[in-house]
Amino acid sequence: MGRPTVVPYEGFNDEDDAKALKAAFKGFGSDEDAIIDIITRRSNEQRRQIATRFKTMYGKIKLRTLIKRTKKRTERNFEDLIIALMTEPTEFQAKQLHKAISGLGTDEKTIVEILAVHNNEDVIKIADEYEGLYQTSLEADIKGDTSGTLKRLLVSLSTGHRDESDVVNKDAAFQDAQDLLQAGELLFTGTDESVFNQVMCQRNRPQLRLVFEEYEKLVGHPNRNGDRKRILRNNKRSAFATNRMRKR
Ligand SMILES: [Ca+2]
Repeated sequence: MGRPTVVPYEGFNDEDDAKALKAAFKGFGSDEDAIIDIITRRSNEQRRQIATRFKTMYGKIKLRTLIKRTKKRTERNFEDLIIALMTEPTEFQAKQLHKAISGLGTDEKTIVEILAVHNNEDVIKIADEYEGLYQTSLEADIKGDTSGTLKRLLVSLSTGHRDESDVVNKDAAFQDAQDLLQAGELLFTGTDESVFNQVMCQRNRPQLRLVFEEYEKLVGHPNRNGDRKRILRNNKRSAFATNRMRKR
């Protein structure tokens, strides 16, 4: 991918940009649009000035690390989107799964995302495609790459055993909501993903909706903590993926 030439931004103010970036990085997620907007519309020299200013203003926070992380994620999302537009959905999902599994460590997020968004029928098609492409079963590869409770859940999902009933239970939803809230509050650095994954993988769709409703009631009002935002964002991500599939 070619690197665009960026002309110096007129009316540039390193302090304003540093402040804007600090605000955009604040909290759990980050306001990626704002960050991208700033870093892609300043010249190299201006970016260096912002970094220096950022350091004097905020000391310990490493702007470079924050930006690198965001940039990587955004570039990857963009690449994924282009590939998605050019590939058959089933093949694309199979390839994404393979990428997630074969990489170093386990990309749980991607595996959960793909398996949790698709219904059993689609998951079985994706698993067939996977086996055709890689001469090994999705189930076996997931078994080899994951561990613990998540392993059991993902193996079950990968063989098309998701609960697709409409049976809902309000008490269970309340319990899940409490567990999610606790998982988010106990760990300062982020939501305990294992709880999130378990809920996402095990509950049927109407039940999940109920869980999120209960969660909202517990949390009380929006933005009380980043955990809710994170859950909504994960939901949004799944919704985006689902919509993408439906449009095809
Ligand atoms: Ca791996």
